[in-house]
Amino acid sequence: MLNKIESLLQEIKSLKADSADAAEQLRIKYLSKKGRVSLLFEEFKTVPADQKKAVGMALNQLKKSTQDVIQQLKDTFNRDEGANGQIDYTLPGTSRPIGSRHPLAVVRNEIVDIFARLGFTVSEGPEVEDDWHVFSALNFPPEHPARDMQDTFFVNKDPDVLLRTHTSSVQVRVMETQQPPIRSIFPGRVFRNEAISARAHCMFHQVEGLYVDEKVSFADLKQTLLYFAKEFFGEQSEIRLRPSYFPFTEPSAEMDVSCSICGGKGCNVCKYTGWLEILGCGMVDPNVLDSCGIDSKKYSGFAFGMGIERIAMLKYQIKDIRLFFENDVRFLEQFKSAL
Ligand code: 2U9
Repeated sequence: MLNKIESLLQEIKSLKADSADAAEQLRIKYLSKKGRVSLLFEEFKTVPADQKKAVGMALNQLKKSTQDVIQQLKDTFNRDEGANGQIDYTLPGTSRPIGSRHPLAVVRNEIVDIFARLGFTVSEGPEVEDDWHVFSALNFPPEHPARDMQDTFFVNKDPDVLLRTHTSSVQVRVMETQQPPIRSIFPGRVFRNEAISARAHCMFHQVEGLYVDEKVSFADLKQTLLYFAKEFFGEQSEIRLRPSYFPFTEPSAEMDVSCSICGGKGCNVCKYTGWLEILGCGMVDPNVLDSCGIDSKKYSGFAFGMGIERIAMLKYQIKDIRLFFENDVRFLEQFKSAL
């Protein structure tokens, strides 16, 4: 019986058909109720009990192979055969859907590209961090609320192992291992223990930047960020800086860009102010430079940070941050981009 199955299998594997009709005839010959494969299934009843397992498996395999071979023959004709039996090259090809880049990747790439034109390199680092690189080296006081479990995800307490709340930890790592001039940007995913809503999520993405060298000034910071705003939001963009506070920069500022939707006249995107808040920035605090092994008497630096989701929501007028993480194809396929 096994020999019969094997020789029928060889016969079937070498089957050819020159039309869809011929392929259908082959199906009838082998797979119909009185077909040759089906007849072997009839014969299965007479197989001795101790051989039933092996023969049964071989028979099932034979049936599956026969179905595959005949389907393949049929497919060839269904696809290619025109009315006169020739291959019809005018038929549309089989369309293969291609994916599109995630909108956050599109925006990140655009930001990276703009700073790359100013000579910034890209640096990345770990998402699971320690207290030193996320808080202590960045001048966070011991009782700062960000160190609390309410605000930060801890993997372990004492020694502290935690998910980074900003990519500033990568700046610390770069400064610990390199001497100025340092001119780099730091894109990456960060985590904060926040209730999820349309405006906030417990993970999001940042791009931060750092420039450390001799005589780096606040004027360098302003001009660099003005260039970025004009490249990203359009040549007509203006910026304004408002004083702010961060533990790691002094002085610190928040930067607004003139609303690119209404041109600064006032609309519901900019809440009728004409301005959109897009990033925080400042001169790196000398304590932070010293903590990272850089002589703050010789060198100065500026730094900035922005949330990619926020920038993408402004650019594309997306009203709910959760859309970025749901991976609904109807949302994702709206963002086709070269970058
Ligand atoms: C080092 C020194 C200074 C990075 C900076 C900001 C200001 C800032 C926020 C924007 C929106 C975080 O994503 S957000 O919530 N960031 O406002 N970030 S200055 O300053 C640094 C970083 C590293 C060593």
